[in-house]
Amino acid sequence: MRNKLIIFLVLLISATSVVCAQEAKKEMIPLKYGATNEGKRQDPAMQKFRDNRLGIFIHWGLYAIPGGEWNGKVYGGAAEWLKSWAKVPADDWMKLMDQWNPNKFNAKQWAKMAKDMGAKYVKITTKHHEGFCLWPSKYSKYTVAQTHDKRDLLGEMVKAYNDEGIDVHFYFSVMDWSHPDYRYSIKSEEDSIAFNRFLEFTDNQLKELATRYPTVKDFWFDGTWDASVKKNSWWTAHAEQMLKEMVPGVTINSRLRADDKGKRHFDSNGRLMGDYESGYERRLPDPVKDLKVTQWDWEGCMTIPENQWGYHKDWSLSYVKTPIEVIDRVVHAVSMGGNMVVNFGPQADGDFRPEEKALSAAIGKWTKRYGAAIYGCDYAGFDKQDWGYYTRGKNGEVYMVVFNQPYSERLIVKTPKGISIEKASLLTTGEDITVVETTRNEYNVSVPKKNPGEPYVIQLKIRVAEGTKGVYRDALT
Ligand code: FHN
Repeated sequence: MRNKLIIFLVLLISATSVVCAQEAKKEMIPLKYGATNEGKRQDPAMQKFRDNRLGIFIHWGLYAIPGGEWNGKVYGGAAEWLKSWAKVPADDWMKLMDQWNPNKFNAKQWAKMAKDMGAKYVKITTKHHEGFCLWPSKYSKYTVAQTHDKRDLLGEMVKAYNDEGIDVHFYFSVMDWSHPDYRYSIKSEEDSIAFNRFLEFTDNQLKELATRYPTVKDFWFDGTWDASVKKNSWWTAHAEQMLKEMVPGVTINSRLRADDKGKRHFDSNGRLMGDYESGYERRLPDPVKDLKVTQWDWEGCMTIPENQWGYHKDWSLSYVKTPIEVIDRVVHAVSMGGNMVVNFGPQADGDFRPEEKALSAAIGKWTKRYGAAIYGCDYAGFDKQDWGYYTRGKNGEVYMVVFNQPYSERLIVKTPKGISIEKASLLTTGEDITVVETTRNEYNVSVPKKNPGEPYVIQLKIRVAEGTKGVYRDALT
């Protein structure tokens, strides 16, 4: 009896300590500048951001003039960082403004090119790290207004893209190599005073952008990694709040934000700051291991060469992606509930290099035929297979985007519990595709009779059983 009592007490004590440990785990770190959203934003503006899925990035600035070459030396690093690679003093760099002559720039043609590619939004570098502004900012002497050209290039772009029904997002670099008050870290009272002036200047520029171009849908911050910004996490929270008050529905990327402890993107409680994660740059989450990303909104961005955002005159210095590789990354992102932005670095004269024109046309050809599998689509909840990716459309239909056609001519599909396949058809022609159930929740889906010779899409009509959990539970209500 005594032994039983002891065992009971031991069990009781250990159970209590497990509960206490769990309680302690749940305890949140109090933060003034942590995340502000609870889960994914569900308002129409955020839904539009999400549905757009495919965007283009435009990196355009003075760096397009030297295109990676300074004093006869070609630098292989990212062209928009040339000032840093070649250690060019800010004043010398800004002399490039005298050569700024975008005589081939035609905003309508730019917008048409994006539209033809199937891009639903564009992210424009209003100001990159160099500090040159594509709009006539009254707070800086380094803007388009001080060049011979004088045009408000950003204004022309906003209008032209909007006229084509394309949403405009603003890229904005907080780090500004042209500003005397910018600091990488705060080491003294003087640094602190200068950096506060710099933050006021940045606020002014942001307010100016939000006021001059009220149709802007998103601010995408960059150059926020320095200790000076992390130390001023209050400002990152303030900038997000300020823009949200000025532009209803505006979305803000996680890269802007740091919390009280200097933690970036995700706060010290593990919650996403800003409206979507913007950490996936030139890389993507693993479709098997990193499924956690499906719990929040995110956007990846990619370069066409290995690492060139601005115009570089020599693309032979690194690998250049083929259109199919680019499309693969776009579908990969959508299959994991993310957006993808493909970068273009226009020439200094305002035209696009032939490789970029050819690439955007090839992507456009594909999106016209298969766009249903990306726009408005989301994570499908099916286990990844080697032949490609799944996406899920708004009506619960599942798309199989096939990049690798197997010799067996059978595409294996494993459905989640409660999901069965009713019918399969080729998206482009409606051709019926044979489906054979090989075992419970596993099917052989035949390939099309004639190989389309490009990544293609098979649409699945699925049946959802009562009580199914996961992404399909809404299909029942
Ligand atoms: O340094 C920049 C780089 O030049 C480019 O603008 C990319 C785009 O995501 N962002 C920074 C690097 O993370």
